[in-house]
Amino acid sequence: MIIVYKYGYPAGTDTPDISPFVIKLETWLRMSGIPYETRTGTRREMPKAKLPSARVDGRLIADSSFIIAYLQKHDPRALDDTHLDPVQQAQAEAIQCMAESQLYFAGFYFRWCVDTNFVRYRPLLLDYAKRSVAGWQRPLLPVLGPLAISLIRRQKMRQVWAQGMARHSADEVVTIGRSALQALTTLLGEQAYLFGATPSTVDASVYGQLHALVKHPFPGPLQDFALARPELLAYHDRIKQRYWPAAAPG
Ligand SMILES: N[C@@H](CCC(=O)N[C@@H](CS)C(=O)NCC(=O)O)C(=O)O
Repeated sequence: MIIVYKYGYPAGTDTPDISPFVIKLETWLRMSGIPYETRTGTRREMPKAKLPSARVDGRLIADSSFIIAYLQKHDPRALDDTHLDPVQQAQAEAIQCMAESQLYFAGFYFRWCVDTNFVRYRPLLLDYAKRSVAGWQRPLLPVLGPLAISLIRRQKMRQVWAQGMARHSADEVVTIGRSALQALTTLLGEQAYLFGATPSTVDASVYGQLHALVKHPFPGPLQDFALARPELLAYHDRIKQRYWPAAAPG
């Protein structure tokens, strides 16, 4: 059985994880019809200190795309995108890069760098800390948890500065995120999925980013822009209804 290590999300909410990449991986597994179990992951125990990671065939693999690539090679049930021709496969790669770099870091900026949003993020991070911290550290959580989260925030702000997104003004970040969302809307057109009637891996990737943008509690002009695009919302809801039916969070 495949084990996906993830952050999770407070119980009773309509989203499976705080990380768009975890949502991507789980959605792709559901698209493939590959059963899996989930565990709350501890980042420092993971090969790249990031989530998701997954245990497959006894190996711990890091990174949603490498996990997917491994399964595409070794599991006959995997959604392998062979229904896409070589040009479509190249286009899918370009769309995924746009979603996972431009759109992800625009969302990252709003979640970590905007004070009014970070106030909403803090309880979600504390919830993850409660589920992931064990042993002697657990009783210290009420005191050390908030302190650790402030330190992590500073690290994240340095990270997004080094990446480049945080060097832009908030308005410029919105412009970058909107361009990506507009491109996705145009590429989607009237289709059910990005390449027609059948989902491909890139739909799982875009769903992860889009879901985080429209469902996570970080209001702002980028979320407003996505919420005002009926085609994009219908696409989101189509994937949600098909792969995350009402009984499952997400
Ligand atoms: N390329 C990776 C990205 C995963 C990723 O960036 N995960 C973030 C959460 S959205 C993470 O765990 N960050 C922890 C850190 O940077 O310390 C993938 O596709 O899995």
